[in-house]
Amino acid sequence: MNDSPSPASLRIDAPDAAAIEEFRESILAKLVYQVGGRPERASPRDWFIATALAARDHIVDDWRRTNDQTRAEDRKGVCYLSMEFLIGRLLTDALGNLGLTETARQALAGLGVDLDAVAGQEADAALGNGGLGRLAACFMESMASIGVPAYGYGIRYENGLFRQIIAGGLQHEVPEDWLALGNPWEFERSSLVYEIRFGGHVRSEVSVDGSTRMVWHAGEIVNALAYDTPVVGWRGKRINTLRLWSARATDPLHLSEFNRGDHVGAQAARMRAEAISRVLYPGDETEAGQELRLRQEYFFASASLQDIIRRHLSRHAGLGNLADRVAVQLNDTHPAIGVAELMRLLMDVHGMDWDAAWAVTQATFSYTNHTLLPEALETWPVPMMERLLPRHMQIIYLINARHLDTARARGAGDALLSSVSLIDERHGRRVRMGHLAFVGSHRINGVSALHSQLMRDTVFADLNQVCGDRITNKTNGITFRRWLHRANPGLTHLLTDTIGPELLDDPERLEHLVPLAEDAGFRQRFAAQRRAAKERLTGVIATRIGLKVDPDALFDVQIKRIHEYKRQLLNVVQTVALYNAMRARPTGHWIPRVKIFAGKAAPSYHQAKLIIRLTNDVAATINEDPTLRGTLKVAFLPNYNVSLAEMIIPAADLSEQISTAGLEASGTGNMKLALNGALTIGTLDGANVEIDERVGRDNIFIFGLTAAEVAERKRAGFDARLAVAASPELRGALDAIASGVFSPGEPDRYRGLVESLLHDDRYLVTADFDAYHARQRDVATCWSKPESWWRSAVLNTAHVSWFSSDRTIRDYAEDIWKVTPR
Ligand code: B1N
Repeated sequence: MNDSPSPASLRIDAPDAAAIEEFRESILAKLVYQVGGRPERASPRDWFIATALAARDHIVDDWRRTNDQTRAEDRKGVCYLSMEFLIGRLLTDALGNLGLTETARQALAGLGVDLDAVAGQEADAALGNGGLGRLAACFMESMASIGVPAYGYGIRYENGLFRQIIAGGLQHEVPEDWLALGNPWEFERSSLVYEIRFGGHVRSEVSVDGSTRMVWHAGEIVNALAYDTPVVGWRGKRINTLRLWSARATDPLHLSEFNRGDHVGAQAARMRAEAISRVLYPGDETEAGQELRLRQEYFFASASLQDIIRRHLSRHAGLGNLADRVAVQLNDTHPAIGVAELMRLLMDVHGMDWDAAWAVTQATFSYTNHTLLPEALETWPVPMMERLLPRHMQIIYLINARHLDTARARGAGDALLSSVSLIDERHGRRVRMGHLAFVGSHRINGVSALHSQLMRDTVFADLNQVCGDRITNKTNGITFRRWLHRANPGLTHLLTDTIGPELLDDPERLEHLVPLAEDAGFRQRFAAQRRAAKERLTGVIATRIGLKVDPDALFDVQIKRIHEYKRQLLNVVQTVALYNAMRARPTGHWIPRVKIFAGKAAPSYHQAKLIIRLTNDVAATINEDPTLRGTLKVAFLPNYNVSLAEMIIPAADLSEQISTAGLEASGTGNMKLALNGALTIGTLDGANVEIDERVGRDNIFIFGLTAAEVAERKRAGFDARLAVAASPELRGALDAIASGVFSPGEPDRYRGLVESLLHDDRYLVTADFDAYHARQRDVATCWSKPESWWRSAVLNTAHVSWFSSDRTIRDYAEDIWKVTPR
């Protein structure tokens, strides 16, 4: 490596002077005529908008071309229905995929403006909670990159995921407003409006031709208005569309009420309607239980299906061949009401009979399950469904009746029938949305090999038996463009310089790195890139939380939503055990370590918020303790989001993937960290199993109970007190926490937390503690032998090419969607 690259660009786009000049002119014109600014007074934010608009001009023509071509060829397309798209920033992504990063950088430099500073002005589009939403964003990028015609359909939330502030160690939630300063990427489609109905009643009516039809007389109508964002594929190959729906009142103002002086009441209906697209539901894998959530789900499922039908009918005489032209993927059960909605549209609006409509519906839909946690499996109370969606409830009953008839015909007895029924009769009658999605789909997939097997063996075992084996596995993936090329340009340069620029188009070439793991010079250059990223992160830690850390220390990273099953608590307790050991043997040979945490807890998830507080309390005590002489530091970085992930991941040495086995469906952070050369310490859970198979047991730190062992322990009745009694280090750590060592002002703050661990350790923290602690010692030993550490790091990067979301999408395309990428 001769020159050091600027952090946000790759040398794939060597721009010529004319192109730079043209881009500069374009930015200036946007600044003056669209932003209404002047170059000498423009703020960084003004430059961002002007640059984004200039980049957008490069997209629009190709976008139209892509659409026209797909139409002309009448290609089958994919519609990805998802409540969440966790996109992050788009400017560097769009420029990178268009090969315009260097052009833009130099164009701005000519104006005395720095591209990285400009890109840093963009608000994250945080229309998602975590892995599920980020997966949808990676899939959209991959579909555009490998040439799958696709629409992403979701909700244009005015407020995305809350901004997390940490004050006094506690999480506070502040509304996020990504649209406040304008969104240069979206196009409002004022002609694309659909009516969404709620409430009212259903009557069977005789139509003019003598047939009877069910007619839904709605009590309330809300409009869905489309906003389109282009999704730029790698090298501009395709530009697909992300279409997000915004709710509008049909009658925004009751003028007579207003004129009578009731200024607030006159707008009440509008408020109620528009609340639908106001905020993202911030619960990740916890019970929804809110009517507004059901309104959101139906709102976007209905708008999307009406749009799909309109597009189909603009080119075809009927809907009988819908499934030949479009595949609709349900991203978890959130859009599952779409199964009943498509039936309603086909029968009540387009006059199809039941059997034909059902055949089309099943052939059109497929469903991805992302979690088996019982509290996250969506069910809706029947009375609420009857009130809000009376026609859908009728259709669901009819689907269920036929489904149960089939099951009975196949010999199912009462127990099996009640287990496969769409209605859960056990605690109040509730509609099981997972079952609805399952029976309405021709394919159901899990997101890692282990998770898909657990679907077959546990939650969906009966359904899968009754419906004929429909479960398939599609292990998750990540887009390497964002998570390697853009997030880590330094490392990417090293890789392309070493194994060739073809890597950018063909991640399998990463395997060519294998021999280089034995090359001391290469290992050193690899380590130097990590060192540079750690230096940058050190600056971020200092500015964000005022903590000074040593970039030569081992950066031990756990970044993800805060949830008990993900076991941040295991990590914190182990940190305390390490702290106790360091204090007991201050002259011991301790490797310097920085424990880095980041993640948000659902606002109503008290236990998760308490774990955040404990982490911060432990951090405050440890970071201040002079006896450690800096060998251990703990950093909780607030407001974890896509942009922060992009800074942390290239700087991570150790990746914590320590969920209770059987509970993390896949994980995708595990893939991002391994791709960037972090070593994983983890359980055999989710996609960790497949990462382990690929990188090899010598290059990963696996510990703890397997999913089968977890199930067995739970069956046998696990007693945490015995585990604690048998482990002096665990006991010491828990005693310190319970007795107030980390909360001297309030010694009892964590007594309840420790008590509940002892009496009901549902996530088996105590059962896995010793194995984890021992594995952390192996990590330290390995770190103290740089040759073996960096060999393993290189081999991690080398062996994880399979986790590209391009591979995942090819697999969906071939096996589920029956579309040909090109
Ligand atoms: O989906 C990711 C997986 O990698 C993770 O392992 C999995 O936990 C995550 C309700 C969810 N499962 N379920 C959700 C999100 C929001 C919500 O309201 C459930 N998220 C996952 C991608 O497959």
